[in-house]
Amino acid sequence: MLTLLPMLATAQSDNLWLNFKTMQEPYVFYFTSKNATFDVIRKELSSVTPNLYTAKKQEKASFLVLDNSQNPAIQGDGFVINADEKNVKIEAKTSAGALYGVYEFLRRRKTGETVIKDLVSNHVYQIRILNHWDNPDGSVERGYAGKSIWFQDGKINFRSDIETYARANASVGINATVIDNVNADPKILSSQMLQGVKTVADRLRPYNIKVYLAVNFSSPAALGGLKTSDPLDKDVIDWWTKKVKEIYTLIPNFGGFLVKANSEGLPGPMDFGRTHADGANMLAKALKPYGGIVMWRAFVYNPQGGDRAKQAYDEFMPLDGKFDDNVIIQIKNGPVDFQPREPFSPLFGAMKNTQIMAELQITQEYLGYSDHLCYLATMWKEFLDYPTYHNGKTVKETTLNQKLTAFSAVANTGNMKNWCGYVMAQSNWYAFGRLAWNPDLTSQQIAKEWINLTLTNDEDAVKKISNIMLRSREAVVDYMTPLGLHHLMGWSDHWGPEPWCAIPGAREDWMPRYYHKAAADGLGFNRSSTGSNAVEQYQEPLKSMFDNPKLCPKEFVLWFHHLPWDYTFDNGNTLWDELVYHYDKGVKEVEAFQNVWTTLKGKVSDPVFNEVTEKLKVQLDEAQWWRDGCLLYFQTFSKMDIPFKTKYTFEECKAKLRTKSYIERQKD
Ligand code: GCW
Repeated sequence: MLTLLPMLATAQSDNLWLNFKTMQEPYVFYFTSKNATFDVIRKELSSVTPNLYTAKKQEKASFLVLDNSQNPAIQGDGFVINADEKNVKIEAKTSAGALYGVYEFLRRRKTGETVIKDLVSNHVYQIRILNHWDNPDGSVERGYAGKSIWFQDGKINFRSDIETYARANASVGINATVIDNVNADPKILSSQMLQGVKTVADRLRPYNIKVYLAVNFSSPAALGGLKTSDPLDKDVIDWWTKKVKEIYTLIPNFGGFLVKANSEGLPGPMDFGRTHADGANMLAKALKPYGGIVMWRAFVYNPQGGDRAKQAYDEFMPLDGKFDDNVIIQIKNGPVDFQPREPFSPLFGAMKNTQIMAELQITQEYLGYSDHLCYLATMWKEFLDYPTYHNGKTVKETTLNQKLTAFSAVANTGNMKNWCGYVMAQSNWYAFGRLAWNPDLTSQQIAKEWINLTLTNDEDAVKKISNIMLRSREAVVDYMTPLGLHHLMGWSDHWGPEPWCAIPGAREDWMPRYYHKAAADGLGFNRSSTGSNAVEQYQEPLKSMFDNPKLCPKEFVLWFHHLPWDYTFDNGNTLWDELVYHYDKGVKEVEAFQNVWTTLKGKVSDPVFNEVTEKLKVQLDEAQWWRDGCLLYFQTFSKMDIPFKTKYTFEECKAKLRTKSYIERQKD
């Protein structure tokens, strides 16, 4: 018995946030429909009810799940719940809505809420989609939870417990998934592979999850053997038209394509003298008859000189208004690349006649992998709620007033038992789904829900854990890239600090020095009107605010300005003082998290307690390494004092990075 307990507890977090509570009430159930989605509903309810008694007539039942509601408050796959100990009514207009309502009910029951009155819940974004960067060979680009959950050895071979994935997504309303990497292998569209993709789509359909594919723009040539992949070529258009027909014959509810084109060496329409709009619209026309869409990425990153942060705007703004109505431009939250903190991409709000959507990153490529506790809802809320000053809209609002609306994020799943490589990383998948359903939820509320569902209901423990989560992202920013610094991480595998990195022959704008510009005269990238003038891409008054170091929010000051080491802030601190303060504050935060965590023994399961304890040790060590590596390197230019003893010497910091890559460590 004793040995069994920890195993049971482990299984709990392997089950993600799906640990619902048994209901003792003698409910009699009534379901309006019989279909695959209602089979899921029955299964979920059976697992929390000793006996699932059903009635033939609605009047005889006390627990109703309806998908034929006339309630005018319900939109799309939304739902209304009314419940007490005696009667439960979950009503929706679609089976998917009924499923979402059941999950909401189970979630609330888990936290002890038995009386629910007229709870109306409608989704804000229509498409709530995960982007998996999984490759057919089974590897996962920027994945820190093991191998692919979809592919193995060039073929589809999904996790045997893929139902848990489907349930987890449906429970937060995620209704779409791109199963392959945006660095797309043309063979994803081979007939053999599509047969496999069909099996995935069939498994996910009952959960209202549509499958999409990331496609390689040169598939007609690379896979189809055509001479070209020029989007205006008749044979190319024909090839795509036939391919799309083949897909829809297999997968009638196929969602569409996600495309990374003319970025980081991938092919695209510009290889043939065409534009992003030519490329996107050609694919959109092939998909249109079936209701499919194209998500075309704005993450363009090509060597062209100049300021990389300006490129997406420069390339896409001239195309505003030129995209078909089943195209949506997928824009990363920041103008560079999923850094711990970036200002929002200036395309939000500026593209007024084009449908746009945000792309976030759940996988912690630049935020400590699945080793650092870093709750991302706070970062995403900061982004969504930022005022763009375009027609008075926040970033979120700029993505809503259009025919198609969508919200996406790069997944953090893998084939490790616990899906995400760290129980705390599961919270970010959960948070993404909840925000896609309702971006007005607070980070705090989402954290509380997730803790209740996954870790504990103990009030004091919930408070403490939630407090750690809410502070965690700022801590990571502080010990990695405070004050607007960015891209200081290790070469290629993006692990650890390497602001000194210089790889002979490598592209200049892949090198940290390009971004931080540390020199005897100071630190930071001058993107003001006296520099690259990236500030110009923002709407007034942001433009003037970002342009002036005195007005620029301190958290972005080195993003927009190159400042002398003795530059003085309003609080009397020099730039150097502030840097030292923030780097050290980040480390102190992790120490504080550790101190709080030790008080939680017995309040969460032992395996969770031990896992977080171990990971926090790694996080503290890496935070110290980041702090020391960055400060000791910057000190070679500033020649100013570090007012405490570092844990590592500069030489040790460099050596630590080169000892072993993260991927190698994972194999141990
Ligand atoms: O963040 C960078 C990553 C690449 C990724 C690329 C992208 C899929 O380092 O691994 O490629 O962005 O978003 O396309």
